[in-house]
Amino acid sequence: MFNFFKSKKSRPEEEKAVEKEETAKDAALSPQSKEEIPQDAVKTSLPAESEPVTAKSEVIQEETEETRPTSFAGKLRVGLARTRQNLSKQLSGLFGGGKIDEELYEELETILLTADTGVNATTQLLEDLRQQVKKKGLTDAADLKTALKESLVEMLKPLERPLDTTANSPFVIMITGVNGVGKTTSIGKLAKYFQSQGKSVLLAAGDTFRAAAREQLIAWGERNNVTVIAPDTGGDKKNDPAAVIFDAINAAKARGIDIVLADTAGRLTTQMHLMEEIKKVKRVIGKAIPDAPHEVMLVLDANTGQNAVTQVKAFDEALDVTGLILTKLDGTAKGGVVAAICGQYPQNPPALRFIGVGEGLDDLRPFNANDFVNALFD
Ligand SMILES: Nc1nc2c(ncn2[C@@H]2O[C@H](COP(=O)(O)OP(=O)(O)O)[C@@H](O)[C@H]2O)c(=O)[nH]1
Ligand SMILES: [Mg+2]
Repeated sequence: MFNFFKSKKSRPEEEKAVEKEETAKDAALSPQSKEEIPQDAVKTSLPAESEPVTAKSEVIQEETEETRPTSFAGKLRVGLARTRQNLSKQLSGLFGGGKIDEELYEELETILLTADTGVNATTQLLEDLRQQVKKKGLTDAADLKTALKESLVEMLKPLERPLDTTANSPFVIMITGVNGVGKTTSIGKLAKYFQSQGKSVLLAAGDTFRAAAREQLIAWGERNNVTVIAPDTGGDKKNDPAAVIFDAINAAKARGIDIVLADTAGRLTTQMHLMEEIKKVKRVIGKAIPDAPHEVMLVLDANTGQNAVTQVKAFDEALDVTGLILTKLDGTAKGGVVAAICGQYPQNPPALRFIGVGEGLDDLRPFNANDFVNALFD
């Protein structure tokens, strides 16, 4: 459950347990009494430097520093290694040379479909490829790799619409999606990302369904010196997620915070009452700031393949999704789901704001079609 903190796994368990307990106590904040509580009580402040570093963790850090690339382009390549290996194994036979014929197109179609590209996107890509072959007068299959890369970049380019948070302050981002896709983890990564741009961030622990979700966010906030609004009911009663987020937005307004990241509980699109609940969360956010949320961000797990496309449709119908995060691209050998999303919305694909290629804090970055396609091929 706390895989979120994998980078810290070398720390002794007892230490983590104590810290968790303290964090839960310190950062707890009831919605009613928020204004009277001094900022320090809410603002968790444990600078990273003050963390005890054991000899063991030093060794692990050395190992990871040696083996892990530091640039995101490098990480993207490592993250997409499984997809790339899978593709190159299949494509090398195909693009090795020889005639461009129907048989080749058919084989390519199969490869794309098995990489989760989906029927629509596959059809679109093959059409584009045929046109390129005709236009450029290509005859050798060896030239097809470059042509396929071009077709892919052209297809994925419309997804590349980075999130601009400058128009509103606070800029409210509501995070949604099914269970386990990486919502809370992505919030941690996003907070880090925005902080690195000099923006102040506040987190709203709107997943009131699981107590662990609240703790996960609080503990993360403590480590990274980020304010977390996470009311404690003090009993079995669950907080209303809409109320928690509403309070968080008001706290952000009062403190002049730039960005609010609101976590929500995971839900299946078939759970009608939970879909109604998330609609309510969105409406209530609009009561705190009339045009908020400024971004409804749907988090998708790349491993779920075509199911991800179904999730986009259902969440969009309920919430008017404005942006996507695609996580765990490092965990799948089928990166085609990115194209599948385009195939579903050929006219107006949703904005793919960020992609996640690992569990580290820096493993989430804005989507770039060129970089992505380059990392997919050898
Ligand atoms: N490999 C990998 N794991 C991820 C990524 N993003 C999230 N995870 C893991 O997915 C699991 C579920 O994440 P969590 O944020 O709790 O999901 P939530 O239920 O949607 O909030 C955790 O173990 C995360 O470490 C990613 O980009 N790559
Ligand atoms: Mg969560």
